[in-house]
Amino acid sequence: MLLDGGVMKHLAFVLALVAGAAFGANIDAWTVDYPLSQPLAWWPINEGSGTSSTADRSGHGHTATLNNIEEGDWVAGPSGIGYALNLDGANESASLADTDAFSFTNGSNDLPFSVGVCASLTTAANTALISKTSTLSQLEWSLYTTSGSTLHMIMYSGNSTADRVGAETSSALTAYEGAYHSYIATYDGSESYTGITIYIDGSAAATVPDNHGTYVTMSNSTAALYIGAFLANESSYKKFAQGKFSEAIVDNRGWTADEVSVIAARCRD
Ligand SMILES: [Ca+2]
Ligand SMILES: [Ca+2]
Ligand SMILES: [Ca+2]
Repeated sequence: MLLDGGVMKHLAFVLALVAGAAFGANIDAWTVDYPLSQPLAWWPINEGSGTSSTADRSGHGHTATLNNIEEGDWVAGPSGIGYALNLDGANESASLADTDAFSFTNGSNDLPFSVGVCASLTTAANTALISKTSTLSQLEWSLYTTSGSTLHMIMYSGNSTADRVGAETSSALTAYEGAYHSYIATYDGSESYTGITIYIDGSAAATVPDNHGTYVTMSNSTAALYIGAFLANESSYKKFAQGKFSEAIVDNRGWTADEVSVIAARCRD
C-alpha cells in the first residue's frame, strides 16, 4: 500500500525515537566512542562472553588477558547497560604484560597520568581496582583499598613499598558496596601528595597523605598491569577484587575535573 507524506513523516519520527532510545541505552557499548580524546587504554569490558581476553578500544591495541575467568562471570553492567566481569576475590583479574607506556616516568622525573574504574564492589575492604604491581619487587602504581576500606592511590619508587608517595581517602568506601560507582585517580607528575586527586562518582574525595621513605621517581619494573588485582604474584600480600568490573581506563595525562565528570557519568546504577 502507498502511504501519504504525513504517515511517512510520522513513521520516520518513530524510527528516529527508537534509534535514539537504543543509542542512549547503549552508551557503554561498542557503537559509542570514548567521550574524551582517545586515552592510552580503554577496556569497556563489554564482550559479554569469552574467557581469554578483553579488548582495548583506545585504538592502541592493549588487549588485556583474562585470568581464571569462566563464561558465568559475565554479568550486566550499570543499569543493565553493556556487560561487566564479576570477579571472585580469589584469583580472577584482567592483565596486560609490562610495557613502558604504562610506567609514567622518564627515568628521572614522573609524568602525569590518570586511571579509572567503574565497578560494583561486593566488599570494599582489602580490594584492588587497578595497579601496575606484581610482587614486592615489581611495584609502579596502584589504586587499591586497605582493611579499613579507604582508597589509596600510590606511586612507588625503586620498586619498594617503603619509598612512595600517595593519597588515601579520609572516608571508607563501605557505603558504596553493592552498586556501580566510578573510582578515578589523577596525578600531575609532581612527585608529591598534593599532585594526586581521587574522585568518587566524579567528585573529589577528601584525602590525607600516604607518603613513606624517599621518593625519587616511579619505578619502571617488569610488573604487569592488573585490573582487579594488586601484587597478584605475592603470596602474602596479594589482593583480588570481589565485585563487578564494567570499565577500566588508563591515560597518559592528568584529566581535568570536568573530564572526570564526563567519564564518571558513564558509570551509574
Ligand atoms: Ca574462576
Ligand atoms: Ca617496565
Ligand atoms: Ca562494561
